[in-house]
Amino acid sequence: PRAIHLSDYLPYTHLVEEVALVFRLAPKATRVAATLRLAPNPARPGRHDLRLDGENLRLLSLRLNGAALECAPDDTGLTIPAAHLPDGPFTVETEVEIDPEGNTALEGLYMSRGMYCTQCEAEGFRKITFYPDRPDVMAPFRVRVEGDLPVLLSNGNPTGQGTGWAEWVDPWPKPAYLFALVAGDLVAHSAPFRTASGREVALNIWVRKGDEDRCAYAMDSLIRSMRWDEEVYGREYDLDVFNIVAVDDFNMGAMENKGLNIFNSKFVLASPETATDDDFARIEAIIAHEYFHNWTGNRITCRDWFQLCLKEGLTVFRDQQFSGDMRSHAVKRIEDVLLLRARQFREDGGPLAHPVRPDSYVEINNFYTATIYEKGAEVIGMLKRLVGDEGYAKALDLYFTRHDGQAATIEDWLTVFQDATGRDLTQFKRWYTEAGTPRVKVWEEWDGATYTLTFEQENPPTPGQPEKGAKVIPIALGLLNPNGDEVLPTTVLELTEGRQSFRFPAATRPVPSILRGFSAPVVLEREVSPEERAFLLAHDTDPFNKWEAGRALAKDLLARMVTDGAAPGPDWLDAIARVTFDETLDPAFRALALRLPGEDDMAATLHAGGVTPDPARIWTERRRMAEALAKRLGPQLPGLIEALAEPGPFTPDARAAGRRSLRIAALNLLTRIDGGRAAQAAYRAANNMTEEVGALVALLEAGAGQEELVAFEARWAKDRNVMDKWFALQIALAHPDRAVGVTEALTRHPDFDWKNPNRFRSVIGALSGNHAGFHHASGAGYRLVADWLLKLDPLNPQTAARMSTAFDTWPRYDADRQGMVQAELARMAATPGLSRDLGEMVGRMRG
Ligand code: DPP
Ligand code: ZN
Repeated sequence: PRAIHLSDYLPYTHLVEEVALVFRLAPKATRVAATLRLAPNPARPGRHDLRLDGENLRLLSLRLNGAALECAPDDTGLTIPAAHLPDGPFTVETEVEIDPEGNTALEGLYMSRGMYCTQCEAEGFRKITFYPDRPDVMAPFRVRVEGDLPVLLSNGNPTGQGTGWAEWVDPWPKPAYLFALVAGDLVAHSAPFRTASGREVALNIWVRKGDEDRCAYAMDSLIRSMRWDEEVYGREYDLDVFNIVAVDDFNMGAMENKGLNIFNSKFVLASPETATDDDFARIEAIIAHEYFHNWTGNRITCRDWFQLCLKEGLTVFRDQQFSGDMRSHAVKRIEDVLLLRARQFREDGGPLAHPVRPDSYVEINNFYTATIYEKGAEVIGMLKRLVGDEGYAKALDLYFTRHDGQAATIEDWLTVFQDATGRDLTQFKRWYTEAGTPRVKVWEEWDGATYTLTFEQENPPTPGQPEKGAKVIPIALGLLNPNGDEVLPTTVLELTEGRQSFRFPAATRPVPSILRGFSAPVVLEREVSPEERAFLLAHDTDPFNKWEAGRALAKDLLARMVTDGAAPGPDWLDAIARVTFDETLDPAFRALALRLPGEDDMAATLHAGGVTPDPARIWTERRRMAEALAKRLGPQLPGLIEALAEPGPFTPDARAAGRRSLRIAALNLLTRIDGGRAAQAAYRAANNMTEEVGALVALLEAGAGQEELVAFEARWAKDRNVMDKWFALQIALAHPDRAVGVTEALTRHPDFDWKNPNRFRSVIGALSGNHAGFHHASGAGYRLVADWLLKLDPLNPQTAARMSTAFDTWPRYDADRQGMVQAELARMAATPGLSRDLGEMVGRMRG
């Protein structure tokens, strides 16, 4: 398959002035009649063929200006030669037949348990009708849906309905990837909303009967998101209705279709009994994310898919701001950085590294990545830090006024910042065009009067980019006196050169707190003594760096445990103990401070330090570390657990969730030394899913929990979203020697519906998330995951390709493991009929 290049971009030959669609729904033979009003595009002078994209469509009829036309489609679309086309505007009418029931890829129009549903981003609309399926072609849509189901939805405002039909008009020009249609036997959880300027909006969350009582939190999140976007960004909603639909079979998390968001049901449905605090937080964030796309994505969309970060990076940044405002900025930042390091740094350091704005791809579905999303958001955070809050607000206002209704580029975005703030962003743009995580080394010097920090940045090579220039790196710095007083409050240094020094007057030698708030997505390399880390953990006024100090202490220790058998000493144990019981600190923060470094993170860190990681050894030493901590804190744990109990009914707010997270972290440690008694009791006493799962996890990690697994299954067998947890937990937490066996057994479970993406991820994804189990020396983990990817690929290439990233860390490991992964990648590559999606991923990982 051919790669597509950014440099080849040309505007589309024609403009689409209006689209009218009629759907006659039938599971195996849906008819789609499309009327496109077209005109030559002045941006492409001359006469051009009309090329429409189309895949898996049975063409029934084709008319040009009302007259039948004979024209056979090929595998990827339909061409009407220029010779047939008039000079001015014209109309093309097509009727096609499609097979929603046979659509297992879940792209285009498909069925999920009796309900019709669409997913058009990135290129699914071409599986619905012949159309210029590219984001820079924007048009108003009119849609009529006919079908034997009570609820028939599409984008925009409803303009009429009767038994078996409904009509919708979306007045806002949109690209086809934002088209949506839903039909089903659904019920709505509804609420009214009045925008700042007084528009009345009907909000509906559509679910299957029986799920209505699990919509309240999503609705509350939606209302708060709409209000927040008005207050913080001055953005109002622009239609009379806003519909959200929950669907069980979905490749992504959710989709921001104009006026009709479609959600993976696990990111909508929640009740205290079925959803954990993490689920609630994720629902809040994803509801906000998809809603925020209405302005950053829909009103202003992307010119081409290379610009995906234009909408995704910005929208992630906005949903992170929102969650911080709703909860705790400190805790949110730590969680975001944990995710960034786990996913994006991993991607950036391996064979799949690509720039935030890539310049070529084979299959765009493979670029919905942590780099586009999470690093894309980090880049915006840096931009905001560099131009200041006011500059950022001015730039965003200009962006919304200048580009409303357009399909824009990263160049447009940066020009807006340059015009609004006067700042030259030529060098900054490298963050968009160059892959890889910069490594920043720091040296310090103090001569009795002046304190000097010298930074050196290194931008490591990545696939296709052997050399790169210095980045603009905002480094937020604070300085503390040895007595713990802050002598320099947070100041942003701008590192723009390969090597650069900054001087500060200092009568005593200060302790630096560098990269506060994680002010840039870089790896900081600095030799720091355990004493200094413990000092910062105790005294830093920046909550991120306070946490980071504890994290670094733990990682240094775990690295020494793995490489030379060190034992956890009082420097770490006492420092963590102080934070754990410090009542002045937010319980959510204390829980994060108690969380040990992940195994995959440790493997990456060891590898970066020149040590070949041994997954089994990391697993063993990490357990030893947890046990040492449990013993150190042991006598005080029952008291802490008791003190954090929440009397009264469950509430999902940040305060209560934070207390539960610390309580569960304490229970988890206690379970390692009390034979499981407290966790068994907690499991029985739990009246919400957070504590039920918390106790179960504690037991599984301690090698127990078999009785509880049986009870859990008996209780929740009918609940798909809850049962996903049951499948995932026992695999993710299985002993490394048993992980493959447990997974194999669960693939034979009658409820292992592997065609459902959530269930597939809960089983196969959980195995690749079990670091020592997946990287087992036998190679059985690699084999099993590859077997299942090959099985899924012909049905659902998008999900198969995404999950193949499990293999991207192979260069870190020993020659045996490398060889075994390479053999699996070669086996996949050699499989006849491998999809373009998985084929591209495997090819990139093989290098
Ligand atoms: N639905 C995905 C998201 O919102 C892709 N746009 O990020
Ligand atoms: Zn998005």
